Amino acid sequence: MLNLQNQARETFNKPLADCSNSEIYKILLDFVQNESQKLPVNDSKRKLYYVSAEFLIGKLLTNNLLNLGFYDEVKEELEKHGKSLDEVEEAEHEPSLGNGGLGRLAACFLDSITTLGLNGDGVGLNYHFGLFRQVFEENKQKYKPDEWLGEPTWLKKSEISFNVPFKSFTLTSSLYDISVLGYQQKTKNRLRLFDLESVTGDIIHKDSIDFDKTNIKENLTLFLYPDDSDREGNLLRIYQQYFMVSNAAQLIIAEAIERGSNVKDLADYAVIQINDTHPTLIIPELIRLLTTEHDIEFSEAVEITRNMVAFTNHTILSEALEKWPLEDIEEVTPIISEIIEQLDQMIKSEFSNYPKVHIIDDNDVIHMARLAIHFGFSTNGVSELHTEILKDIELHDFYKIYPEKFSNKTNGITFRRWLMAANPELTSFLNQKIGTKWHKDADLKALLDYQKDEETLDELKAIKHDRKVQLKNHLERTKGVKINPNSIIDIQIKRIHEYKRQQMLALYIIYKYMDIKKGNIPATPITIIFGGKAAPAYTIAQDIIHLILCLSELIDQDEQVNPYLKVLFVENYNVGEAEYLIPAANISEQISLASKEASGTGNMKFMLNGALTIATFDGANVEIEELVGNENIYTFGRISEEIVDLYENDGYDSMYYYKKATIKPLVDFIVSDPMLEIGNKENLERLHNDIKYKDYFMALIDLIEFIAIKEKVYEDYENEKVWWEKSLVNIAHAGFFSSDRTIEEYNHEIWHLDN
Ligand code: TH1
Repeated sequence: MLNLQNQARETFNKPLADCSNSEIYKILLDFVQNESQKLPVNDSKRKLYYVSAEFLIGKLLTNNLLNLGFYDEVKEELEKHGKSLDEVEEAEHEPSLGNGGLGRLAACFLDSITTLGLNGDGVGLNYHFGLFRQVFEENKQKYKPDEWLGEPTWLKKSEISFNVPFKSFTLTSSLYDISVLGYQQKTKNRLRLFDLESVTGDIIHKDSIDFDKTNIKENLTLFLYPDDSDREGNLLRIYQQYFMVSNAAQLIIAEAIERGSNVKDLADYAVIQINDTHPTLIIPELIRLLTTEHDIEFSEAVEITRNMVAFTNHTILSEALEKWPLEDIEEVTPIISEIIEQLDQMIKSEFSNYPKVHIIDDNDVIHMARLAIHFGFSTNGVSELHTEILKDIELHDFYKIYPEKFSNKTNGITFRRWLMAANPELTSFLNQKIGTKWHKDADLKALLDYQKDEETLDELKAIKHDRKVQLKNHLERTKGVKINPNSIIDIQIKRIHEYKRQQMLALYIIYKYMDIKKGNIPATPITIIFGGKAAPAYTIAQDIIHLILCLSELIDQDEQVNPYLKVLFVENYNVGEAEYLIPAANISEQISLASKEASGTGNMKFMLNGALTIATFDGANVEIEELVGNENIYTFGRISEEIVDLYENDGYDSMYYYKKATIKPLVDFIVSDPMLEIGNKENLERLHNDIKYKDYFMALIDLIEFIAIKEKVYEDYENEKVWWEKSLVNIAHAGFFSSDRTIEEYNHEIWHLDN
């Protein structure tokens, strides 16, 4: 077993109590690496490869301790010596190998796959600087490279390496592994990240995230989603994608042969789940490898590949559906573009009358999702509503051709991270009330026995208060900002995007600010917290951040309002921040324009931690409502049929809503004198114009209903018995959203792995 005191003396020649948090982190990292080294990797015949451009794994120390069964012991031992595991964990720098829900989903899936004892690895890229580190200057988002690769790290370099042939040069990869441990599991899996040794941060221009986009050998794995607003950026993304999938395909074939495959039976040995379209080039790449290196006929190679690849669609937003000009693929890898043209010919001759299912369109643009649907055996959506929209509207022609390929797999979250590690207080409460069976089988419904038990509801309330105090301390310690732990904590954390409608919440804040100035004082003070990054090329999203930061400053300065209302935008929101924010939340903002949020997974994390949801009828919100019942969730807004109809018939006119007497002053406040004094005219005017004249994602259509429901929620908060009962009911029904359930569905219906 672990003796931290001895370890401290051995490594740092001093008692544990004198070690810094970074030193203790180092001791624990080595310990966990050692323990996980002892576990054998899964090696059953059939194996899953989850190929993804993103893995938002978060910090690993606490989770690995928990999964190995050392969490309680280490926590106590540290406390005995005056140390706290939370503070030690602040010495760990989390990799930003993802941007949002899609990458975090991949990380939750790896946890569940391993916990269920299934043989499955994640495959992706080892970006040196990940996405970017967000800093705020002059109320604006600025970009810094996110240095996560310093020592110490969880990565272990392997001996494995492949050659990836591009048009004008060949690159040789290196493979780095991170062990993936399951909860109380005796076997492990791995996250396998490919990299290129010649890549160097030296080519990044000082104090920016800019670099020479044409220098592939030195830039290939520097950043996740390099700016693609010019052709060089586009090409770089294709270089990255092809590098990722060529390595993945070579790894998959090599490992299958090692496990006994003769390559013709490859599909019995390996199943590949591609996370959205970013890894779609694995289809032509497998065909290339099978035909050129394994002597297999083209048509047979196509069939083998088709039997291996399954595709998950995560969005219907047209700007996120990848389309690459044929000539760009040709520029990067002509062999692959030729194979895609052959596949396209097959489709065009079979479905000549359905142009919407052709892989290459009349403008010589390749539709990656179409390639994935035709040449994979499975296509799934990520919530009931999203899958219905795919089948009925977005992918209707494909659904008519291949109804058997389509299925729904409602997303999930791992309870090990989002409950046991993030909220140990709520965890021990649950253990006391309903036992510990839920650690492996996530059913929490037994908690409903306590629905009317006042003592239990008081405990729940006390836990939430404790978590608010922890959030307050954390924010003070790490960011130097103050919040009131006695206020209602109301949170919207997610990527900044117009469809997620952070701007609608900002308009509510303006409403509330004006209302308080009129003398309508909230019974309990309110803290509204935002977190999230905006894509560097997305101008309106930057403007939304600017608006919120300016509002935050305005309110902070206003002594008439600041005792009752605080707006905070947490800088550089990431997994680690989420682990503090979510347990402290009373209110979860899930207010996307109906039909646009494929699922959402933050919504599930908040529910599990006892927050009440303000929700539109979108993504998995619909399923939350089905589970908890209409009286335990605050739903509002137009439903997806109405929204889809408005888009189809060009039926939305923002001006119509803007002119309404309750709305106009709120929108115009964006460019009012006090705002222009704090903020930047150009940004605020651009956003004001956009909302007034365009409002493509219809923030105004639901605004009046949104204001009403928010007022209702704050009012209900005052009725404690009712509030905490609703909170309990939400927790009790969250079991469905365990990613263990999601993975069991993937396995029974798509992967068919043995366990
Ligand atoms: C997200 C979806 O927006 C979200 O609703 C869903 O819960 C999550 O995926 C997991 O399924 C997506 N993230 C991305 C990122 C990129 C492209 C498409 C999507 S969809 C880069």
